[in-house]
Amino acid sequence: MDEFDLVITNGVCVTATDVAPLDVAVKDEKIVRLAPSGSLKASRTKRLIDAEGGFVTPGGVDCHVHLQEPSMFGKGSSADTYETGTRSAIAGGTTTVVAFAPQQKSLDSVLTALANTHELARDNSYCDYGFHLLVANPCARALSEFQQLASTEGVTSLKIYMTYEALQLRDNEILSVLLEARRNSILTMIHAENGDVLAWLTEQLEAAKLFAPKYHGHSHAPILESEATNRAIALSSLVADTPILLVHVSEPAAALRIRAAQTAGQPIFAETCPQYLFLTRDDLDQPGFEGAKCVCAPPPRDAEDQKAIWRGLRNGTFALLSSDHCPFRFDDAETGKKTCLSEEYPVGRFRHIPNGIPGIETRLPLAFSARKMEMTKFVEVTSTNAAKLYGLYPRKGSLIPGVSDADLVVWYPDGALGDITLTNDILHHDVDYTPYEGRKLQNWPRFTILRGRVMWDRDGGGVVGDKSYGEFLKRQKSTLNAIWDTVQEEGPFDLEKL
Ligand code: DUC
Ligand code: ZN
Repeated sequence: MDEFDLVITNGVCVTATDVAPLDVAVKDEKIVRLAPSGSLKASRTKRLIDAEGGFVTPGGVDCHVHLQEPSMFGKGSSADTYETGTRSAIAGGTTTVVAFAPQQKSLDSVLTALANTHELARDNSYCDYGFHLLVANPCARALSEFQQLASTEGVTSLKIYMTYEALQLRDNEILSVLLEARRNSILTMIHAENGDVLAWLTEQLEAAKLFAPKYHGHSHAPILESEATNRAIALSSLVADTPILLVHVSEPAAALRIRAAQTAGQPIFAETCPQYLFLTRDDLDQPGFEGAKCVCAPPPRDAEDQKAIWRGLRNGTFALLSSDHCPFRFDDAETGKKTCLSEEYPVGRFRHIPNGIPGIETRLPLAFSARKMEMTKFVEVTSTNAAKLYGLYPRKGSLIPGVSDADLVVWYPDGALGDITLTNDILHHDVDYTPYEGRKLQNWPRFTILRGRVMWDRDGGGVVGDKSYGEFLKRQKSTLNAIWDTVQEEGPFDLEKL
């Protein structure tokens, strides 16, 4: 009888706090032992992987992923299904995704939105997965369902928008969501851009006949983001410091506001994404319609802004580096970027270009290859903090024997691959481009292992796992900084204290 299902020998294990040469043993989907390097090589095991000195990290946890969503961000709908999006995730080293269950404004129930999304994902996922509720209609019925969402359904986070006609909430609606979220220990993610200012700027640009993709960047001026970020923080403080997470932060003034709130002790969390580290506004300013490939919101900013965002990642302002994978095909006039082209508008109308770019597979290789963070920081922001913030830790995001799922990435030894050129044809999404075409990378996940099963073997068949292995994850409340304990200690929202 084998002692283990899998042993990884000769690797250098990295967690959010430590780097050490250790062998890893796996049994019944869990990590069961970490032992000095080489010491488990001769164990009885069904499978032995020799990491040859490469890093072994916890599987990536990507909690900002849009899959199989209807049209909400301009014309067009998601290119990736749960199957193709999670296939891409696993090939890029991500073993857990938390995607969105969208409640549209026409629907008064969040539980129905959740049930609909379960139907799409069930038996269709190469990774483990959870859902955030995307709340577009916080009517009385929807709010009353938050309790069941968190306590029974395992959905302990939700997302709201301060922009997009199909999704935008008014400040009073935001407050109602925050209050009900607070009562149920639900973490609220906020897309902070001022939708009214965006609409006004768009009108101004169109009146001046400025329609090309690059004007998407002008219409999303940084002030939209810093103003909305400030407002979101103010609203959360009004509702007795309800924890919020500002998603996809792209510009320094917003980052500074977040840092100030954190310094003042407010439970404000923040995320950034590869597009704000690796793209700039020049990528929107390409001949013809080409810039549409990089249209996302907020848009890529300037090179100086990129530096500030890297700094924020290193200094802890941003707890997370997520993908915001929101894929639309480029050469597709039915559901993709080209839905906004017409004879009258040969370079399209930026206001109708679907907002979003693919990035679920490239997130880890890009961040790893940039070598701008310590390896421990890399693990912290791409895996551990996401698991903590979204109630999955320590099952996900770490390598704790007897506790953590055996979700692992085995990287190539330093220098073993030379330079890899990133091209769309090496990716596994259902999208016809990558915004990072032609970039040079120094590493790529060699193996991705989900609960002990090799799902991705780059040199031995590529995606080798099957699409029904991914499981739905019921999540606990957020544990990063024990924020809910603080909120609970402070007691209920008290109007007398205002
Ligand atoms: N930003 C994007 O670029 N796409 C989807 C949603 C969002 O907020
Ligand atoms: Zn968003």
